[in-house]
Amino acid sequence: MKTLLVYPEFPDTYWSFRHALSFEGKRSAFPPLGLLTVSALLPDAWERRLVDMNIQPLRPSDIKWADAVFASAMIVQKDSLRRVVELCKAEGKRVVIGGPYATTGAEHLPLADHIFLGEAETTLPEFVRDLERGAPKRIYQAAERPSLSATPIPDFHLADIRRYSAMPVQYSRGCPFQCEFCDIIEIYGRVPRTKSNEQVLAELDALLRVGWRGTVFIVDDNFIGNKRNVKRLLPVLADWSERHGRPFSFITEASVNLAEDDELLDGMRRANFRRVFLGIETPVEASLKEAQKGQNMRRNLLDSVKKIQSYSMEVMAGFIVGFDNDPDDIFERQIEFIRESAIPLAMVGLLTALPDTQLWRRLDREGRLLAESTGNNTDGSLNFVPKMDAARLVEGYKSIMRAIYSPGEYYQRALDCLERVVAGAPESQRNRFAGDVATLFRVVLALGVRDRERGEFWRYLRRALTRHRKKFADAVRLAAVGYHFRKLTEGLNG
Ligand code: B12
Ligand code: SF4
Repeated sequence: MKTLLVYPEFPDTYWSFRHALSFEGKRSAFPPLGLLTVSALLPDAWERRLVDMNIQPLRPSDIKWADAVFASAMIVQKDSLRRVVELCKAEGKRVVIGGPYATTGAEHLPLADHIFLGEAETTLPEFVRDLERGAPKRIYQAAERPSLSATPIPDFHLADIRRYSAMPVQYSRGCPFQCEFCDIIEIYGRVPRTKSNEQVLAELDALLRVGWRGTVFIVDDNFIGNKRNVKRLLPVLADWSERHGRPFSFITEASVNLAEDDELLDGMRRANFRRVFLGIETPVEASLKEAQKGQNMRRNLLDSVKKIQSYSMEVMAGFIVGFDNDPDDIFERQIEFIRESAIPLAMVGLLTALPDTQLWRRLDREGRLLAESTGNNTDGSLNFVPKMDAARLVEGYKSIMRAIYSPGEYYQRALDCLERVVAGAPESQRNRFAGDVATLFRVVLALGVRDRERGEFWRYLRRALTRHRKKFADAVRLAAVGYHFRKLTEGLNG
């Protein structure tokens, strides 16, 4: 069986990091881990090819070559997925789809031959058996959520690793909390399941074997969802890192209660975690209550951020506007919070009702749902009727983006962040110094020569050099990411 694994195109969004990636000479942030995992679940004898449309085009010859096409997508990729399915069906190919969009939007994909709902560790082997006896089903849904001990080492060798800025590794699935807008708990459940320490190290060994050095993103929804297991993993990870000459620095996502656990924070610092993404959402207590985000309540969120930063980790965070309880001054309060928290990468979005979530069901009951979401909560579109006037909400959202990504405001946050995040080892040990020089050259050319805001850039760089010489590489990276966010914000307004 010749199997073509296809990852559809993302639109150009905040999360695409497109403007920043081009400085590094990269095409996309990460390879598609879902498909690399699916590949590893298929029989060894099957031939496979990966086409990630975010780094290369899907050529007619690829489709012609294949007996079957396996595609994975998030909602935000749905238009590209639909085109892929149509193209492949026009060539008479068997089309199999899975991943988050298939799981929550299967009814929109009538052309696909086989649809996988949820995780595929048990259902994919069942499909292969059904195919061999000539009776494959259209819909596969696992009876229960599989143990991650059944998850194989992803086929990293299929990805052209030179085109990506980081590699993904998954340690756990699921999250114990119950945020109303979240689809993670619907798709992956509220009981976090983890891989064993041995599985994680085997995946890191595999990344070393394919030649990866640099950033590894632990793509868990909440890395600290199962604190007991994670505390057992971290010393093992730190030890592995030391033995291998610290080839990787780690990024992950975690809930804010990380700040109250010094043992965890210390373990993460020792294991070389350099950045962590938090779901802060809002500084407004009533909106947190509405979102059922109890883990963020009754604590000083600014102090929590500061504490994590003091453990050598840059904090990135998600923020949301559009809750029913948002006060009139929500936009100013978000801007002020983001400024004071020294979080350069603040992902602010409009509240979005994703299918199958508690929020979706409530809004449906209240007759407030408008349409299926675009899957991109930063494009300024609303898929429900908000309590606040909709035009005011969207304009307020844009005003936050304009404020926080204006060069003066952004560079100040970046400097504050460099000040607060205690220096550790350099973020990633690159194997080609020339690569860094080329990156620096491209950043300086774009931000320091061509950009009309170049004065702000040189002021920032001078201050970064005088005050944070040892963190210069981080300073340049932050400038590059800020540029991406500013460019996207200009698009939002235009
Ligand atoms: C890493 C990640 C990213 C990376 C993408 C990297 C990449 N190339 O894949 C980045 C940071 C770029 C990203 C961005 C976004 N992401 Co994202 N992301 C994730 C995250 C944390 C991990 C994905 C992953 O690697 N999982 C590990 C693999 C092993 O799991 P899996 O993909 O589910 O695969 C399993 C099954 O689904 C199944 N399967 C998957 N594909 C297929 C295909 C076939 C044929 C079969 C049979 C089975 C199958 O088998 C696998 C093994 O069981 C998930 C959360 C999550 N837990 O998955 C969110 C998640 C996928 N992202 C999400 C969203 C919303 C986004 C954004 C739109 C955010 C935004 N607001 O703008 C952006 C969009 C990107 C863009 N440029 O516009 C949502 C998707 C919701 C949905 N229903 O579509 C998720 C679920 C998180 C969430 N709730 O917010 N994301
Ligand atoms: S903490 Fe994050 S992953 Fe967990 S339920 Fe809330 S939004 Fe979802």
